[in-house]
Amino acid sequence: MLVYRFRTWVLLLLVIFPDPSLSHFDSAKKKQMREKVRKMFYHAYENYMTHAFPHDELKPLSRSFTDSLSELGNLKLEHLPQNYNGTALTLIESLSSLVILGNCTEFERAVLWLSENLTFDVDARVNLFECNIRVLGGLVSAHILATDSTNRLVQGSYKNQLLVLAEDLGRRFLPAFDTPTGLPYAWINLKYGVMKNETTETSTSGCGSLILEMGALSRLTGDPRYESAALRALRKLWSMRSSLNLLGTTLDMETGEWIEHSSGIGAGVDSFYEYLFKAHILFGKEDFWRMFHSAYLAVQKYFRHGPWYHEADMRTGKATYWQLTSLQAFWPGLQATANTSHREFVYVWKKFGVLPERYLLDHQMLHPTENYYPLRPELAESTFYLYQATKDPWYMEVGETIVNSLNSYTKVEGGFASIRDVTTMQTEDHMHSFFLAETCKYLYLLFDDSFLVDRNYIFTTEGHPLPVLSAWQDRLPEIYIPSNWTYVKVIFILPQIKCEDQLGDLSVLIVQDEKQTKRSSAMSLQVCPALSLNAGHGEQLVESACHVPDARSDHKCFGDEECGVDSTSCRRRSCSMAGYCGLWLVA
Ligand code: DMJ
Repeated sequence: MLVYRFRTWVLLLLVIFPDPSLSHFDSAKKKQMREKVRKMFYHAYENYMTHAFPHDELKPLSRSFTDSLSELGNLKLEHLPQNYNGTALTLIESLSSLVILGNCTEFERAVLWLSENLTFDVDARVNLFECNIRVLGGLVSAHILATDSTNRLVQGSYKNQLLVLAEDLGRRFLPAFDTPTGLPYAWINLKYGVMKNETTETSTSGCGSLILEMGALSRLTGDPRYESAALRALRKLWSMRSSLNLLGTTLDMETGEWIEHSSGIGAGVDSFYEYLFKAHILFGKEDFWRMFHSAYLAVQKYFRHGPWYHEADMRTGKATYWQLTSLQAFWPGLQATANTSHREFVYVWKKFGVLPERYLLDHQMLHPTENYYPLRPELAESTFYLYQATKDPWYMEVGETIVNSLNSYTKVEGGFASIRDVTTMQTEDHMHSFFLAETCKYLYLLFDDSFLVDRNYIFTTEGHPLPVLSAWQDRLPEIYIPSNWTYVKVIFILPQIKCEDQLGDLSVLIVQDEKQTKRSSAMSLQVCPALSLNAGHGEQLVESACHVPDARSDHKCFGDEECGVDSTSCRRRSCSMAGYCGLWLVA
């Protein structure tokens, strides 16, 4: 179905967009731009490594550092704990970019350093959402890249250390989800868990954009707890939508009540929509698509006004604020179909030189109300996606504008500095880690997408690539298979039967050779193991060895953990949005 939709989009786009051959963007120009972006990346990276590493982020004006993973998400990073000395956040965020730039030597050096030195046993209160997208996502993605034979690591000494670190971090996240609603706390102390009197206020993105990273962690480790926790939170959040299929921006995770009923597609909500769509692509679950589809239609119906998206009250659908945020610039990339919205953002970028964080649209006049620009990637991201979808060289020209502005206004000797005020271009002493994880990455990929040739990736909201439909989702490395997992003990089946075959012919001969017995996951093998039972009367019964019944006889459920394993396909059943266990996974 997705292929069909994609084809329709492509056809539409061919009609809408002009002839690519009319541009000045020939291959020499593309190469020149790629090299310009490469220089930007290394200017930022090397300054971080010299002046800030192993702390979290670079302060490019004072050439010092900030340990900002702690308290990241609070606008003013003023209560940084004394005993926390950083977790090399910017290095973790740079890992996948290094691979995309083809620098496997530096990638390997970084992986080895992190393997030997990184610890999450630190007294730091972190924002779950931020830590998930930046650190967990960075590690999981880098682990996949490190085990991909095409990125051959020179010393060949990678032994899943990044996955071990990711799993350690994932375990530290779990107490945040141990709540009456299943909605997670927004903040957690990495060493001590949820702090006493912790705030119960959180955001829609905070609860609804954890599934890619935590799902990937579960698939890689074979430990379902991470995916279950993220999915339970997402389901609960979705159940809180209004009859118009709209959600608010902030909520109380303990009571499950909305705090801020007004919402849009920007700050506090953005990645929720993004993750519904991307989770569908990554995990193939139709549920995600259905949720995304209803949510998307509601956004188009209640928030959209021409090319702009304002905010509206989730209960009435009535417009609330005509304010626009720079974070919204990711939306055209998510749509990758309509370029009108993208053109408006480009217009704003050109008007100010960069995108102001928030601005009001009043009688078609733009008034910035929050004047800073922290080197955000969203416009570059959308530009990259739209170029990929259309191959219209106009997007490369936009990319060139972005690169030139970044070099003119934000480049300083010690790296790239955020802009404090877009009306004066006064700089700010902070280089966010997403500048290396996303801004530079998307600009580089715009001019050189060789990393993507013959590969199929989804980029997380922080720009970390996760492969789609690849073996890693099914293959659970033996060392990571938890002992209570459902195994097929007998896998030497002659002939190896498909589940459907077994249904048709129960008398299939099954030979078990104890010496050759090997542990493996039934789900990954997609075979239907069976046990021969002696039913007496000389009768031989064949029963599935993998069958695990659902927790309730009426098959109702609140989470996947209450669903068993299907007896005929040996596939784990999952809990649908309607709350029933079944084989909802679409192959
Ligand atoms: C990034 O951390 C992610 O893109 C997130 O989804 C939104 N904000 C920043 C970049 O602006």
